[in-house]
Amino acid sequence: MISRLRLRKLGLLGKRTTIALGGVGISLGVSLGLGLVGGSIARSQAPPIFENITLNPGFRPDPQSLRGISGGEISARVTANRIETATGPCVGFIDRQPDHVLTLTEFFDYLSMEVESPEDTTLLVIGPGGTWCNDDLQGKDPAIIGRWLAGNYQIWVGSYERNKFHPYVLRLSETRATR
Ligand SMILES: [Ca+2]
Repeated sequence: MISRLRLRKLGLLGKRTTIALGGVGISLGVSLGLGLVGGSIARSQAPPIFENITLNPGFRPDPQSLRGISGGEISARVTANRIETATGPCVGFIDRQPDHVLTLTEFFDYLSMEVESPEDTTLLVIGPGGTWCNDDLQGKDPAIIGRWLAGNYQIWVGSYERNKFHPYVLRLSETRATR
């Protein structure tokens, strides 16, 4: 389930990247020899990349962090099948497969999903009840915040510009301010 593009994106992060496959071809665990930006994240503390996650209300630790590399060859509005949603415009370029799958075991009255990246990224989420997009909720970083139904959510982190690939951290939190 690892696309050639995804492997290419991973290669951008450094030659010491190692890939360990697990599960049934869905779970991809990668430990990076480099920190996210300028080695600011120690290797031992860096969360895995392109991982899926299951959350129950009251999850700990809060926030949960997932990493990845934004961007792809598909326009987000094509996958979203719309140009605008209640949470923002569907812009940027994404991979064919979602970067992460989020499973919520129950309804969440409040959950924030925030991307932090050194460059301009976008967010597309398709899940129970609809499709949500965002571009620049906090500076150039996208976020989708609100009530979430239980179920599985496909998450794509896009790059605003075509052929750009940027490292990011996706943070999930039940608290009202994660920064
Ligand atoms: Ca953006």
